[in-house]
Amino acid sequence: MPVTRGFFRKRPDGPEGRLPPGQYDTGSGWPVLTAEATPRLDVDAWTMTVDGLVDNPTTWDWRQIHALPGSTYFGDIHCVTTWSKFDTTFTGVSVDELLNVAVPQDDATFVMAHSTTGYTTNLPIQDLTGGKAWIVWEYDGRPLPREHGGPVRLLVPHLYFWKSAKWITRLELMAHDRQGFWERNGYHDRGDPWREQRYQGD
Ligand SMILES: Nc1nc2c(c(=O)[nH]1)N[C@H]1C(S)=C(S)[C@@H](COP(=O)(O)O)O[C@H]1N2
Ligand SMILES: [Mo]
Repeated sequence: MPVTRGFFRKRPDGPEGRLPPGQYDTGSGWPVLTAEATPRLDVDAWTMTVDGLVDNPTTWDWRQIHALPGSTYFGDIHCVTTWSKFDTTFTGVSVDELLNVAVPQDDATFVMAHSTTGYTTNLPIQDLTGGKAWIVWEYDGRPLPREHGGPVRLLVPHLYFWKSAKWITRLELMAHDRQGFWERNGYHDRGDPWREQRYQGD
């Protein structure tokens, strides 16, 4: 029986086309990368706030955020430390739903994502809108594990994963870019894995 080159590949199209430059497939593993101590957060006390340059600053509690139209991401994630993970499934709510309620002002061009721990990361507002970013509380149909940001994290899968703030509690809309935790420590302001924007100056 003739064996074609693709026969022994893990997936029909091969992983190469979906691996950004300099990345490897971490397989079934999911490394934990956390700069601070992992907090223990009670969902009864948890809230999510969108404020700054918005017409309608809003805070959702656990019940209220679950009442918004839900949404699931299925696809890949990429960490700047060179691992990528294929075929992840996260469920939560699109950031668009939160912004529809909060109503960004015209000069709101950048966003600072804040974790309850003090971790921050900055993004252009366009990277959070148009169905590209989520606030998620489930991974693979189960509650998001605490070490991966549970109960709730930001998910911005088209950018390096440090933009996906764990234990998120606030999106602050701003008129100017301001650097977050890793960006002040040398990581790129945008972090597009396909352009290999790992460090400032890339
Ligand atoms: N609050 C918080 N969020 C964070 C981080 C962190 O240290 N603290 N690390 C970031 C980095 S560098 C990565 S790669 C991912 C890691 O997420 P994981 O631990 O679920 O793989 O979370 C991002 N979000
Ligand atoms: Mo990372």
